[in-house]
Amino acid sequence: MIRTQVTVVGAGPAGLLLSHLLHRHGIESIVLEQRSRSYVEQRVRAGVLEPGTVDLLDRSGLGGRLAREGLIHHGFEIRFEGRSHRIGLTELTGWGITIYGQQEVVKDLIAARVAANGALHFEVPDVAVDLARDRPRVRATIDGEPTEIESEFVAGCDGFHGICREAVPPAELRCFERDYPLAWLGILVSAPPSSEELIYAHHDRGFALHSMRSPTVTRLYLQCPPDDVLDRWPDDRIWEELHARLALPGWRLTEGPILEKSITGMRSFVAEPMRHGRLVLAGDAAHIVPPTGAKGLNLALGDVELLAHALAEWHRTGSMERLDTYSAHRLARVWRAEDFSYQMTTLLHRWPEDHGGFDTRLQLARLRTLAASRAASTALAEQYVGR
Ligand code: FAS
Ligand code: PHB
Repeated sequence: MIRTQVTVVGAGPAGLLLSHLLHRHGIESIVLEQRSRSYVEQRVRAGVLEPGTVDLLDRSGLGGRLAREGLIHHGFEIRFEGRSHRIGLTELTGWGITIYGQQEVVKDLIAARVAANGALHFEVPDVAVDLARDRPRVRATIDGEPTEIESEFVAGCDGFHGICREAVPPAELRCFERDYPLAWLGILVSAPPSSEELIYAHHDRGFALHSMRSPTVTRLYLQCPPDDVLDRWPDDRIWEELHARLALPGWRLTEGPILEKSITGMRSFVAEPMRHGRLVLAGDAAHIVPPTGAKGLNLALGDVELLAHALAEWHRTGSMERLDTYSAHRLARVWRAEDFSYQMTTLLHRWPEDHGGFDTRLQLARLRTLAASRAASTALAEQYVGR
């Protein structure tokens, strides 16, 4: 039997940052992760950090490597109908974004937990949450030992496919969901980026995105059917599609060895409320956005910033006030990000059933408006930087 203050399930960015912030507030926590440390540190996911997220990591003592290696971008490009329109983020909002891979954030967080001698357990295969008592219990096999953990709170940071949300009685949870008839094939390439900024491309062969991880590593995505498999995507077909969809006169996409390939489905999902008694959900365990708006990681870290403050207030004063308002506060932000991510996804992807018809005409009209209207570009830029 272990007794602690907060049991955190999941060592993704949400769980690790929560444990780190709790430690800074003098609150004890234990983190249980089903996968290995190397798997969690190598998993390729997000790449865009909002200025608010960079500020949060910096204020949390995690800004060192990010400041040295993060790439600051003052805008991004949208390509459609063989033309290009730049969204000048800094010019339009005063804020830019930072490109810094999610796995780098995770490595920085794990290093900080290890340096603080934090209780962080990987390869814990069988976490089970029991909410029946007034103090939640978690059972798991830790380092081969069947273990029971009693704590004041359980933080469900175990992602969309985790077990914590499932522990909430169905009658107490309302889920909102939207699936999309599309997916992203993502590749990591050992080649210098072909542009200094991100490129979102609307094309009648489907969406494509040029992003990066460093001056020597490019990250590229292209739209594919939701049930597609990697076997159907030999390297030359991937490059042929990327060249076609990102094409612009006078611009060339630099190829290189493909280091990683993956296909990710597209979904919008929100579970309400994000708190159920002594179980609190954060990040992808409570909400999913399609990656087109680059919001997932930023939302997850925003959740745990507020949750850490709420738990610190309870720890200091016994007041549950902030914990009582945590869900409503975050859901307001989550739904705004859901809306923006939905807008970006429906604006930039080829709709399978549309065959270049009504929806495509609407998309092109919205894209032309974006290119012609400073106000429309500013509205998009404000949501993209999260301000
Ligand atoms: P995570 O899913 O990252 O972490 C949950 C952790 O819990 C995992 O380590 C998992 O192994 C563990 N876990 C699950 N079940 C468990 C159990 N039963 N017991 C113990 N541990 C368990 N977001 C952006 O902001 N910008 C982007 O550019 C972007 N691109 C993306 C690209 C892809 C391909 C994908 C898939 C996502 C992308 N996202 C992006 C969204 C992504 O970054 C998520 O929002 C982010 O990982 C959420 O972090 P967590 O909530 O910590 O969940
Ligand atoms: C990425 O770099 O992985 C990335 C960038 C922007 C997005 C999604 C993913 O909208």
